[in-house]
Amino acid sequence: MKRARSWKPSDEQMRLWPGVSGNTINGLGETTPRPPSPIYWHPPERTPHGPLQRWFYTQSTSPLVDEARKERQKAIDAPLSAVAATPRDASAEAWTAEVKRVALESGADVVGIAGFRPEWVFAGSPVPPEKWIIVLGVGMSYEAMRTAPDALAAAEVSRQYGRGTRAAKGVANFLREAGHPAEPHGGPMAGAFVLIPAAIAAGLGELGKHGSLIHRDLGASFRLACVLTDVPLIADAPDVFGGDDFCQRCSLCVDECPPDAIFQVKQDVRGERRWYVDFDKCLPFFNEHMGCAICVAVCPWSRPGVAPRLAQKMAARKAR
Ligand code: B12
Repeated sequence: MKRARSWKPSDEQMRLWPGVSGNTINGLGETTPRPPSPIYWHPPERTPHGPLQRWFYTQSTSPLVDEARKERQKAIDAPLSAVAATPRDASAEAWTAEVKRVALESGADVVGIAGFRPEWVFAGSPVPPEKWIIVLGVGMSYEAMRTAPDALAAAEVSRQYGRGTRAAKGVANFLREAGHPAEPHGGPMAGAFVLIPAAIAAGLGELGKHGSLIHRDLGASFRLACVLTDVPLIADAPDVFGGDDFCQRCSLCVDECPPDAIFQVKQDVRGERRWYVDFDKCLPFFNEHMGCAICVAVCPWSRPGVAPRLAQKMAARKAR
């Protein structure tokens, strides 16, 4: 049952709102495909909502969040290995197995591979020349995330950005030390491309009604990082396990979103009909609460141990 909503953003924040809707930038209602436009977590001087991004970092946090952000920064600043002069040769099967092993050993919970596609690149960013994207997923603690939008959840988000970055650098360094260039990306800045469609192509799950990916084991509460490379690899296939079907009948995230930002039905967005989250409603709440993740915290798939059972249930339903 949808709760009555009374949350209103502060005047202080809304004075910084630009004269353009984030939904227009994102292409809500557009039926022709086009690349995504940079909107948030890009250099703030380059986007209309940049002043709001700066404002986010002026909001008071807590020592827990400050500490987690410092740790995250250490991971971001850690130098990469040099690319060894003599490249080691191996088959695509061998590289794929090694890269996946190293990803898990470096801290990722799940890993998948896809051929990189230019349509994921933000308008205005150069298309990366690498052929492959290795996508890593790192789970977030359910106990911490269920406190969202409190500081404990914000700290967990930063901690897991750190883990994702370390895991991506672990994979990139492994490849570099074997003589193959590799570029890691772990956030929190957006980088050159959108990660969710790459993660879908790499078999890491389906897009949920709440706009985040749902993985068959990790559920919805996990972060993404990636590595780009040309080393020969074998792509995974998308994993369609019934997450989308489940969302058709569930509306917990819609009901629990304080700014009422989640749509009950799919929308046309840049030529694709899919779940979409209203940027103009989501962002102000997110900004005033050190980040928000209520939608992924309340998602039934996020409860520990539930995702594999739900995936099985959805498979059984499909088989009937
Ligand atoms: C900007 C950004 C935000 C912005 C605005 C997002 C927006 N929708 O406009 C704000 C600050 C609000 C935000 C909030 C959150 N974000 Co955010 N965000 C990003 C970021 C940096 C860029 C995405 C972007 O530019 N979106 C704008 C346009 C492209 O949005 P869109 O058209 O609606 O498309 C969205 C999805 O449909 C999908 N997508 C894009 N293209 C396509 C194409 C197809 C075919 C499909 C199926 C899907 C798809 O990706 C987009 C994600 O926003 C990404 C990292 C990255 N590089 O991708 C993380 C990212 C998407 N965010 C993430 C998360 C977890 C969150 C939060 C839960 C916050 C938190 N505390 O962790 C909330 C959830 C909000 C929500 N319900 O959507 C994760 C998602 C992980 C996952 N399991 O899916 C990412 C990947 C970060 C990461 N490294 O892990 N985010």
